[in-house]
Amino acid sequence: MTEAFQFKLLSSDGNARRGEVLTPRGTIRTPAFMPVGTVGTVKAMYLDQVRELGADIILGNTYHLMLRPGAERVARLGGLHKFIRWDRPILTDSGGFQVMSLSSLRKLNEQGVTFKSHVDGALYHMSPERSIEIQGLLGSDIQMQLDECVALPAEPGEIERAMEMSLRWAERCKVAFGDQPGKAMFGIVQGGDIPKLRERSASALNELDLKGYAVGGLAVGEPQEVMLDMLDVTCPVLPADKPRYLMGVGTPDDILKSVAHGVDMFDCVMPTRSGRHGLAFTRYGRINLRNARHAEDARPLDEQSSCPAARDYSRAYLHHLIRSNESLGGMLLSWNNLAYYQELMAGIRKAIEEGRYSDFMAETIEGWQRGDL
Ligand code: PRF
Repeated sequence: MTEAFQFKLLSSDGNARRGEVLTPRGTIRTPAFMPVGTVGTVKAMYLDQVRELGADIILGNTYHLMLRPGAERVARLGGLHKFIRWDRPILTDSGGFQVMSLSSLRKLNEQGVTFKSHVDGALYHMSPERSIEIQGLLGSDIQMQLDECVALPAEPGEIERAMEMSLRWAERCKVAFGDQPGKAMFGIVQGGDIPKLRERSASALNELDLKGYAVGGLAVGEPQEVMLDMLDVTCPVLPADKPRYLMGVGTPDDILKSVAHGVDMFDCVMPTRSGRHGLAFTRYGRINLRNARHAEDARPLDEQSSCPAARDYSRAYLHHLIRSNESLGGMLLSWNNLAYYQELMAGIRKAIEEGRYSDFMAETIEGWQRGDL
């Protein structure tokens, strides 16, 4: 196994890329979907199941873990991998995005961000350096720079200010991270929906020669078309020999199309969160199990799936569990959804290898539209 952090581009089909991120904790096959384990658990899933479905890496959140149980405590207990019993790669988000969406009384300036914990109301300060320190205490394999993500629509001046500050924070994070051979610190492209700002952000980050690059500030209120346009101006500026990660995206349709625009890595709470709310993702599209039309439907979600949750349980039973607010309902649907997402990624990787990505994309979308009734 490799001691270094390395990206290998194996093949490409149009702008879609098939690759591998090599790390001392294991290889990440790309395009990759990273299940979200915000507080040290992929909600309603055993990590053994998550691995069995084909996940090579999971995501954790600096913001949540620093508040509870605390980064220093996790470090004393041997690090996040040991704490949660996952020995493969972990990527941690830096915290800024979560502070802005979850905490109250937040104040952001050049120094960093001050905020009140949503857990106990205590006051915290997080600088770019402290974010990297926390991610190091957690033992994360891929650490993210602290950035500021602006929700869209926003004023151009505001988008530019946040993007320029994020660039200065990227430099500070790079210094704080230093040289850690088996690990990586990714920069985050910002710039909202303004092509010139996206180009400026991507080329300035490129000059920092980081081990990977994320595209942030998208899927924050803009139409999908705008997101894809921003990928088209950003990806060509990023180096071809480094992984590209589109943060917090998305639906299966977003993922399918973003891969065609050059993205290698994704994360999203959608499969687990919407599973807990009764929504199933399948080859036939989305199925809302809360709906009364499933009350006596004896069919499974997908008889051809290799996932027991999709194959062995009737829709009527899943409907009953969800309507009764039973934990097993959320567990089975999270399992089904993560299985679907990982099957989709496996299909994407195979199609790129075989040079038939646009056909795969068209067939997959047609399957969702055809439905199963
Ligand atoms: N920055 C960070 N995390 C994020 C985002 C971002 O812009 C997004 C936007 N889709 C999701 N998660 N640090």
